This record gives sequence, structure tokens and C-alpha cells, in this order.
Amino acid sequence: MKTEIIKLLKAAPDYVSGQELCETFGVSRTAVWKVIRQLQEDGYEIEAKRNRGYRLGDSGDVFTGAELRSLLNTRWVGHNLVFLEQVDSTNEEAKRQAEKGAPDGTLVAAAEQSAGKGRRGRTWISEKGTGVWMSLLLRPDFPPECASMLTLVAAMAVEKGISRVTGVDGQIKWPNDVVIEGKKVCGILTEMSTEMECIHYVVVGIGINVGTEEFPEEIRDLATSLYLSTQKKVKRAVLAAAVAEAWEFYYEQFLKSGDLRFLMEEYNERLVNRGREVKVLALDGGYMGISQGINEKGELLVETGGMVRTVISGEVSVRGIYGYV
Ligand code: BTX
Repeated sequence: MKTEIIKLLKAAPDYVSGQELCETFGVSRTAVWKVIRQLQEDGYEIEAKRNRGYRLGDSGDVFTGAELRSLLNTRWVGHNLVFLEQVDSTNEEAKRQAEKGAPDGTLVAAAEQSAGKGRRGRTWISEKGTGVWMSLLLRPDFPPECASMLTLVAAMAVEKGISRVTGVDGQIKWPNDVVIEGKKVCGILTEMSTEMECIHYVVVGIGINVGTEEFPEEIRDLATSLYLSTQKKVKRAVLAAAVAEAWEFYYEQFLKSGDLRFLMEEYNERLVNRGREVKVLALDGGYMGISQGINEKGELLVETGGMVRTVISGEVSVRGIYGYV
């Protein structure tokens, strides 16, 4: 009922009478009032006027399950939505949900993560109210070796979501970051559980810095938020919904094609360092080369010493010659 009341208030040009709400939902005036109170506690500005009813003011940056639900315009992604005020990590929660049988397309989102994770045991700073911390749970039929491509699909979806909401184009730092002006605004962590040669489930975790005003010293030079880089106050729920929609759009094409052919051109246009010199850092030593873009499997092509080498995500990291990107 909460989501439905929000939708109704958003759609109404003026006051909605308490009577109308009671009749629409078949509940008492007290029940309606209780929901209105909860919504006000969530941060909505709702004006209540005698004899006229309720009117929604600017709802600010309310990031709750009901708000996200009211904005989601997807066919299946996020229809099972788990929203938490605080969680250790949305990826961990998505895995717990998976073990309990949650369906394909489940979306887990939180206002705060106490143990946000990056790759290889690194920490992802995810303070309360500053970003979109969310994970998609997927149960695909394709073989495990295809799963790494999902990180690239997610990066594309995030870039699309950001540009739709802010009007600012980001770039993608292969394979798992979205950057603006050379700084990381989003990180993606894909994890998978397999059984024999089959995928049991995949979790795609997306962390987008939205309203962060200041980062800790150690990452200040490499991290940014949408607020810091665009000066815009972005609503987290609006952004999360836009990314979920873009994800559904790209992922469905991926399921049809089985590779990234359909997205290569668009991805490569946004690829940071394309045509520029990069350093490929591998455990067994590294090399310098010119980044040429991704192929249909999502591998990065790097020209070095007269030949083109393919770089597989997860094994190496790639750096431009100037700093982080
Ligand atoms: P990564 O290993 O590429 O990046 C982690 C590194 O990025 C850290 O070591 C630090 O230097 C830097 N860093 C930490 N926090 C931030 C931040 N908020 N913004 C920019 N840079 C930062 C990238 O891993 C994958 C991150 C995925 C995060 C999402 S959030 C939802 C989901 N749940 C979860 O626990 N992880 C994912």
C-alpha cells in the first residue's frame, strides 16, 4: 500500500482526499494516516490539510524500498526487491537470498553497507546515504566462463543510467569501473556460485557514489561522486531505477546473443584510454601497449611489439600511464 500511495500522490496534480485513499485501498482513515506518517518519517514532505487531504511536496533524496518500487519501470528486474537500511554487503545479502531460493532478477539495495566489498578482499566505502549500493541476483543458463562479461554489461548499464539522470557522460575503465573526469564514480563486483559446470547463481554488485562530499585521504585522488563531478544533487532511487532499467535492456540482448557483439561499439566509444598507451600489470610481469578496445568476449585488446594481445579480466589490471585511469 505504501508504494501505491506514493504513486498516487506523485501522479496527483493537487491534494488527494483522505476519503479517496480510504476507498481506493479499502482501509480506514487511521490506516491511511499511519502510512502517511511513515512516509513522512522516511523523508517525504507531505502536506496534510483539513478538508482537502494530502499533497506531496519535493520528496528529496528518499531511498527506500517503497520509493524504488514506485519508480522501477522494468518487466522483471527488481520485481523481487529486498531493501535494507543497513547491511554488511548487498552482495552477501544477495547470496543469502539466493540460498533461500530468491528468483532470477532479485534486486538487493541498501542505504548503508558496513562491510562493502571491492575485488580481492578490498574494501568499498559505502557510507549511509551517500550512494547507490545494490546487487542483482541472476540465475542464467549460460556456462560459467560467460559470467565475466556481465561486469561489462553492468558498466554499460551504469553509464547509461548516469547519463540519463544527470545528462553527463561517463567513461568506462575496463573491466569494472565507471569514471568521470578520470575518477572512479562506480565499481562493480561480480561473484558467482557454480555447481559442476553450471552456474548456480551470479551476483552483480554495483556501487555508485552519489552524494559523497568528501572521500578519505587515501582515495581522494582516485574517487569521485556524482555530486562532486557534476554539482548535481541526484536522487538515489531515481538513479537506481534508471540503472536497473538499462541493465534489463542490455542483459536481455546479452542473453540472446551470448556475447558482447551487440554492445562492443557503444562500449568502446566510452572506453577510457582507447587508442592510448596503457600498462598491463600481471603477476608474471607486465608490459606496455596501446589499448584498442574490447572484443566480443569482453577481453581487452592491447597492441604491443607489433602484435595484439588479449587481456582477460580478473588476471591483470590495466593502467593508463597517468595515474589511476
Ligand atoms: P575494486 O577492488 O576495483 O576497488 C576497490 C578500491 O577502490 C579500494 O581498494 C579503494 O582504493 C577504492 N575505493 C573504495 N571505496 C571506494 C568508493 N566508494 N569509491 C571509489 N573508490 C573506492 C570495485 O572493487 C568493486 C566495488 C563494488 C561495490 C559494490 S557496492 C554494492 C555491492 N556490495 C558490495 O559489497 N560490493 C558491491
